[in-house]
Amino acid sequence: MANEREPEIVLYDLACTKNICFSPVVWIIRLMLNYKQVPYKTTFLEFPDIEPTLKGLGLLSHDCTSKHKYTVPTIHHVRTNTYIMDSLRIAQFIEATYPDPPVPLTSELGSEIVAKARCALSPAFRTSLMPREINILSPRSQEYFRRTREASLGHPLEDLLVPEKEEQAWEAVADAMRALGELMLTNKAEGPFVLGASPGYTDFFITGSLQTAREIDEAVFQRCIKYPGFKEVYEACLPYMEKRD
Ligand SMILES: N[C@@H](CCC(=O)N[C@@H](CS)C(=O)NCC(=O)O)C(=O)O
Repeated sequence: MANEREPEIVLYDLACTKNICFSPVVWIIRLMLNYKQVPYKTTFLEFPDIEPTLKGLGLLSHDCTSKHKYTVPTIHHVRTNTYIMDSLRIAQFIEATYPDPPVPLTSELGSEIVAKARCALSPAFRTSLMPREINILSPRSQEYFRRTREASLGHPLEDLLVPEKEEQAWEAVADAMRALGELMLTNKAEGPFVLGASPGYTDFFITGSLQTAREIDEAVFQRCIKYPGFKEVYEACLPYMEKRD
């Protein structure tokens, strides 16, 4: 079994009170590692500990255009003593280091889906998930999350939770969600994944986002999977979601 072997990677993940992964970008990496059966162990970090811990490991901060200077996922590849921060760079490293089975990182269809998902899902997720994420954080992380997110929103998190506003946010993205789901079904004759028979980066991107929704609020997850396409991809990825801590 993969996870009985000596860990080859330490995956730095975001802590929550459920002690499981709930970050969409960390899930992308976790799905890749689980699919490729790479043995790894997780170190969960509370929000306020991300920067001091990663700085202490010698990592350089993201450039000043990034929202946060230090982020998870970050990995330590033990054998080569390599530290990498940022999900895309980590995905490229994993693909280069563990090419079998392959996880296609780019495709025309995949790029279109990821770009459209960012547009369609982001506003609705921000409205529904950001104010509820605090419910699964420790008191220290809650304080950090509220302070940083309210500074960027310019208002209290709870202002997003007005029911009519939430409904409007989902209605506004309904057509885009439907179109996105249809795109995901493009290759359904060949298999349940975006590119057909086997998973790629896009499937893990979509599944990671859906799993985040599910961990924060099951109702938000249910809102998404009622659109055709989402449930198919998510269920096809379930075998690679077993290791979540
Ligand atoms: N572009 C980065 C984004 C990563 C990111 O924003 N991660 C969040 C957790 S989901 C984080 O570490 N935030 C640090 C903070 O809020 O200080 C990636 O894809 O790795």
